[in-house]
Amino acid sequence: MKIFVIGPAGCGKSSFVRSFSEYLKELEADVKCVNLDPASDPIYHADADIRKFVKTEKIMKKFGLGINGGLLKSMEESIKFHDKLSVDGDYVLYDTPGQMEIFIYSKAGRELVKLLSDQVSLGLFLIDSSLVDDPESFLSAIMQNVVVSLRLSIPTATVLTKSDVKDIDVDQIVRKISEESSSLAELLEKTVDFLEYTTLSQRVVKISNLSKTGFSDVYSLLNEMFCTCGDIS
Ligand SMILES: Nc1nc2c(ncn2[C@@H]2O[C@H](COP(=O)(O)OP(=O)(O)O)[C@@H](O)[C@H]2O)c(=O)[nH]1
Ligand SMILES: [Mg+2]
Repeated sequence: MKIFVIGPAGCGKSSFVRSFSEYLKELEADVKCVNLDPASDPIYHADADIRKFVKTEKIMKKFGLGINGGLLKSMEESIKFHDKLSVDGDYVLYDTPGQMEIFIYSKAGRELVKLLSDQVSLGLFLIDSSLVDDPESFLSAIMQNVVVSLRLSIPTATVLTKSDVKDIDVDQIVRKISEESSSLAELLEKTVDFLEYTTLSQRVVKISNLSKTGFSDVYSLLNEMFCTCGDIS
């Protein structure tokens, strides 16, 4: 199973790859970690590392680009090395850069995911709990997850990180949405219908990389998604 760990900068993707791979190893699962962030060295043992082939700081210098252009160019360059980044394992965790435009807009991000995918590829869309504790932000995050799923053509689930800092009450947020009386109330309400049709059926899980909680929920969710989408013959 290939698992793409996606989400905005600082939401805890690299920490998740480190902590969740340790959790899976404790279960004696065959787990591999791959760093796909050309701008950051991995904080875990990487079985493959994009930075051995492409480094954003070097690309920026070579092509005279800033950080965003440099990262996009790095992803384009990374495609040439896709065979070096493709590893086998029961659980292959791909750590990715936080610049969401790579996956939402650029051709390179989409192409790289396609080249690294196999029959069963899933996405985990991570978002910092403290940033989504109001109805509008929570719904926006869920919708972004749907956009990532559509653009990459893989099923994705939402994972709320840093629950040690902020413990989100998802049911309460959904209730608040229906009580909303602003001019956006109708949009929010319609979005809830959409939400029920999409992500909530796959649950939203809460984790903490720091206190190492919620990993069994992620594990169950991945296996559920695998059974729903995977060709397990
Ligand atoms: N409190 C708390 N901090 C976390 C958690 N996960 C990550 N962090 C911190 O958030 C910051 C960004 O984490 P990182 O894994 O580098 O995020 P990335 O940019 O998405 O890869 C670091 O300082 C981490 O120590 C968590 O579950 N709880
Ligand atoms: Mg990172």
